[in-house]
Amino acid sequence: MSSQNSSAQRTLVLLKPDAVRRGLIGEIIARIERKAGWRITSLELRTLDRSVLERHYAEHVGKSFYEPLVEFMSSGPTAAMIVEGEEVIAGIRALAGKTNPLEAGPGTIRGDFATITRENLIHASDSVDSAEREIKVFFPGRA
Ligand code: FUP
Repeated sequence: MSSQNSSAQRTLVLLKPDAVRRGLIGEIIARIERKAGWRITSLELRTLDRSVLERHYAEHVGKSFYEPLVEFMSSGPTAAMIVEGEEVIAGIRALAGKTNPLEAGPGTIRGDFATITRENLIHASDSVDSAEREIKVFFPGRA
């Protein structure tokens, strides 16, 4: 039995415009909520603008896929949320599956529902540092 909750974490999750358009946010949120002990502590539907996306995807600015990515990510509402719980950072990345949905395993969100890399339904922070940085971008009041 674990005597402390030192692996409790929080992470930033985005259900991208394709997830909202296709009516998949309920399905994806259900997968997250079914994990014992994980809970959504902030949730907001909003259309992202270029400046937020530039901060969020700072590491990708200038890459060949950046402009089409921004076009897509600003094409409709995104569901932004903070999820908290045990090992939630790696855990949600595992639920999401690989970036390219054709390489994502069956049973993962991307593997089950997506086919192209740009429209891969979900973003989830990849480390404690990224999570804190991204939470500041989307939920400054929770930073
Ligand atoms: P991930 O951590 O799985 O969200 O993936 P990355 O940070 O590497 O990429 C962020 C987003 O950029 C992806 F979700 C989709 C988009 N992308 C492309 O469109 N083409 C690429 O070759 C790589 C990423």
